Amino acid sequence: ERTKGINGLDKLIVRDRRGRSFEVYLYGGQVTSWKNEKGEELLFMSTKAIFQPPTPIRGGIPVLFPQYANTGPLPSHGFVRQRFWEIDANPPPLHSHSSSGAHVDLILKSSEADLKIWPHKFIYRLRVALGHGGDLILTPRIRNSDVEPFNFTFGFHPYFSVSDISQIQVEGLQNLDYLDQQKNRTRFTDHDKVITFNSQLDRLYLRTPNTLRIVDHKKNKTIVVRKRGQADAVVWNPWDKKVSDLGVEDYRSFVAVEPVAVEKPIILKPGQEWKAIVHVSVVPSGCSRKS
Ligand code: TA6
Repeated sequence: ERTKGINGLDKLIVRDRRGRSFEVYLYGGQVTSWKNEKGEELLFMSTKAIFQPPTPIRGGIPVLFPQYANTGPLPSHGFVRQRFWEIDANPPPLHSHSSSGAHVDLILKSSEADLKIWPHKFIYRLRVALGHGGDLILTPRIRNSDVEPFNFTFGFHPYFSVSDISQIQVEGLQNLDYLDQQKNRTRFTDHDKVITFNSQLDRLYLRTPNTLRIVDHKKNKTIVVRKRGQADAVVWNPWDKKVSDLGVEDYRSFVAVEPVAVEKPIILKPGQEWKAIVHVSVVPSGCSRKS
């Protein structure tokens, strides 16, 4: 269903037969809502989010491309989160059973203005789908439609809704090296078994396992994030650090666990396409290991 969202921006609402749903704004190609069959919101949206281009929308799942954060000369996190995407009426087949449920296909092609700040023609296709059990599945496909090779860094920046930031833990990153983004990306090794939060944390973990877990003790549920094609992962909560468009107490209600490819940029030859996947499910805490 195509409708008008906040400030008249185009929004797509996708529902499956069991009443699960997600919403995507064409501005940013950004998922802004994902609900289970009970109608519970699983993503976080800032209470101060500004739905006014060219401001990026603070919440949901921003798309980061062709640069993660300020790791290069482009604006922070690249520019596609500030572009108007279109519905891809005729996407090439995906050959993925899991993302063939209720879904929408988006497309963004580099514009003349984009080529002035990043001189590489690309076609970015993004499928957002509801999988088995109401899982949310993102399948990005990026094609080099230029005549020279190019490389990029990349990611998604999901704001996951949590009951209380001080009552959750992130699992799956033990003994890994990370770059501390609060300390000029100095490299450390994480010896803690799990990550807990009691102050600002902003870490880029390198070459992580494909499955990460956010355990929410208060809600007794676990958000399982599975990723492919993105070797690294960022864990971020700003705590009381001032962040634009974020309400003062908002940090309590989300954690960002971000599948990214940063340490090793992706290299694409002319005509070549690169594909990744992010698959998120929410399960009762005791069950998370079986899935
Ligand atoms: O991925 C984490 C991060 O880069 C943080 O350093 C923090 O600044 C956050 O993303 C938000 O970035 P933004 O450009 O949306 O304000």
